[in-house]
Amino acid sequence: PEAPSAGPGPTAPVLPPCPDSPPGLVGRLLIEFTSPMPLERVQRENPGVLLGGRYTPPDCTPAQTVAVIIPFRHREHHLRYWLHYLHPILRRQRLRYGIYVINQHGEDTFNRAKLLNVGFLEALKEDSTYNCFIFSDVDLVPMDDRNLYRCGDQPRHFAIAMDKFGFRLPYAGYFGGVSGLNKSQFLRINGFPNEYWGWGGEDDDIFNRISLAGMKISRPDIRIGRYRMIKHDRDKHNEPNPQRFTKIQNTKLTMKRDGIGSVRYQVLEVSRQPLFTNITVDIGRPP
Ligand code: UDH
Ligand code: NGS
Repeated sequence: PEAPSAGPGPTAPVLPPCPDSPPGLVGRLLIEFTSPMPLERVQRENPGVLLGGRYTPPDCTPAQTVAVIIPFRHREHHLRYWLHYLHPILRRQRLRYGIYVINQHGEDTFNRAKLLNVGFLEALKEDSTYNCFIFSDVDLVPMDDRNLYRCGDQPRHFAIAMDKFGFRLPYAGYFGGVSGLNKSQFLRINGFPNEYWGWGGEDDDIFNRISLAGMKISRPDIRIGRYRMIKHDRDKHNEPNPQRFTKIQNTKLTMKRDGIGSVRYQVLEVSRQPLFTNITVDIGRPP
């Protein structure tokens, strides 16, 4: 047999483009969070995933390279379920992807959107070919693998039919949970806000940014964009932010100065695990 060739060269096999509709998707999935999920089992069941949580389809060339970015602190047991369900789904979707867990260091107030900005920049530092960024909460698992984790010509909202909302959008402008933007869409809105400390409103600010930039949200069919959320109590140090209602009124002014162009942070550790890259970061604390 021919030796596999890594780079392009005279003997490198030319793989066909990956299909728009990947064959081998299964559709509706059974998702449950009852039996414990040891990380060793998830690793054993995903041998094709490379160090740092990278994957490239063996049989076709994908059009995009997708960075999946997860805001994180103290949710190890949720992450194990997420990895267990998502790796096989993303593989069946024939994506070239990497998984980035952006872990907020310390116990100061949580800041989801700032962690997502960090994820965008740090993923690009690892691999400058990332051109699609999917931002996913750690507790949300899609119930249908036809919900393709790709970017399109408009920003995409994936988590549109969550179990906790009765499998409907809670309101028309909801953009929370799981969303995706390509690089130019993300830069056109100056990334995400850095100034939402604590729970709530940052996803509405992102929705406002997209609208103000003249873009429209794209969504899957409501029968396909279904999600299960892992039930949990409110986290410590992520209390509802009382400033969120006034802040989302001011996106038009704040988006120019607050965003990917102004994010300040310090990376404390980058650790390549078998199924994900863990980036621990000091993002400071609310003023
Ligand atoms: N996150 C963490 N750690 C935290 C806080 C948030 O990892 O301490 C991440 C995680 O990816 C999570 C996401 O940020 O999925 C969004 O935060 P969230 O799950 O707190 O938001 P959600 O709206 O829950 O899902 C709010 C509290 C609901 C309490 C319900 C009690 N029945
Ligand atoms: C809105 C929040 C969003 C949040 C959504 C769903 O009210 O950030 O509820 O929340 N906006 C503001 O507070 C301004 S949930 O039911 O998931 O807890 O995503």
